[in-house]
Amino acid sequence: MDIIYGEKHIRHAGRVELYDGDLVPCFEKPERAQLVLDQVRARSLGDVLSPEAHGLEPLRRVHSQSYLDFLRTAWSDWRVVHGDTDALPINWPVRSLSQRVPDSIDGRMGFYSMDAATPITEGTWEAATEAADSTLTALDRIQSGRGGAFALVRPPGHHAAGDFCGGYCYLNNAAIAAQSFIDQIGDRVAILDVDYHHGNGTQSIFYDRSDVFFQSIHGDPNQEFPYFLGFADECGSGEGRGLNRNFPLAWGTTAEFWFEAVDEALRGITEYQPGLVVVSLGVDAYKGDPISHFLLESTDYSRLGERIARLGLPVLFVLEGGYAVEEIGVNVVNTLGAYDAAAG
Ligand code: SP5
Ligand code: ZN
Repeated sequence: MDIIYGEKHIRHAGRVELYDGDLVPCFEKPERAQLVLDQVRARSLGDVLSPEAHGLEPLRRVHSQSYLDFLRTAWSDWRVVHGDTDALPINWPVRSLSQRVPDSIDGRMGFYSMDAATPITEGTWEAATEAADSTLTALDRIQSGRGGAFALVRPPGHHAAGDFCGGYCYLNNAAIAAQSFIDQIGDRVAILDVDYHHGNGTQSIFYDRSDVFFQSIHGDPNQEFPYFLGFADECGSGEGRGLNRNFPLAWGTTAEFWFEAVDEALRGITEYQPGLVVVSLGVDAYKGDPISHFLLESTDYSRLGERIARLGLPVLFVLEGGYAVEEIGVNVVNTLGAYDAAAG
């Protein structure tokens, strides 16, 4: 399959995140993409192509103009006040507080974010817009009849909602591609999110929509980030009723139970018969992931790719999480290689 990869992601390299009561080096770092690219090359997965610019309009279809303006200017506004450090929020407009957008950059950091683990740096806008462009380029390749495609991107996207960043995500690459497909083709899209964390951003963007069927398999939000979305009773609203499905699973979940959820989700997709499947491919359900608590083996990712291929539908794979251990490249390419082999 075609792999879309651009180098500007290197410009997004946050220094620290707040984790378990400490400021620790960011888990979401440039080395991740390099580990995946190394395996893509070592196993000759396909042609590695550069992203093409698609402009801001596809982003505006998913994110609010005020959020995009914030994201584009946040670091330079921050720098004026605080100097050359990464921008991080320190408080949020919860419940009884006003939902008015404050003038100060510190206030806006809280207003447009959900956590203190998602720093905005000098290169964040450049890297995040390139990731969106890579995902849209992967969609172009699929539409020109090239089979499946893989957007090898960072920063990831599935925690980013219409108007906030969080969970290391700034622009929702999977949602932007799904919306662009709908705008161009007018057919429906199924999104399968296998990242260890619930795809709260993607869910919220499409929650009341009948043209996108979102399903996520993830750590139970009673135990795991993002804590405030991803429960089993969130089924969609209005026209989207029945077209949102969550499979929250307990810490310690093994492949046996994880694949029960996968198979159930795949049956749902077959029934929905979308024109496109977008897979939010985080590989942090792997047993060796440094921040996660599921127990998948590397060979399980081959099984995943094979099952996705059996849908017989065009598939756009987008990289989400999976943290820097040697195996992240192996797990990603196991999925894609098995998909290619089984899709023929
Ligand atoms: C894209 C993606 O995978 N984002 C994940 C963001 C998770 N951020 C914070 C996770 C902190 C959870 N702490 C669990 C305690 C384990 N020791
Ligand atoms: Zn994740």
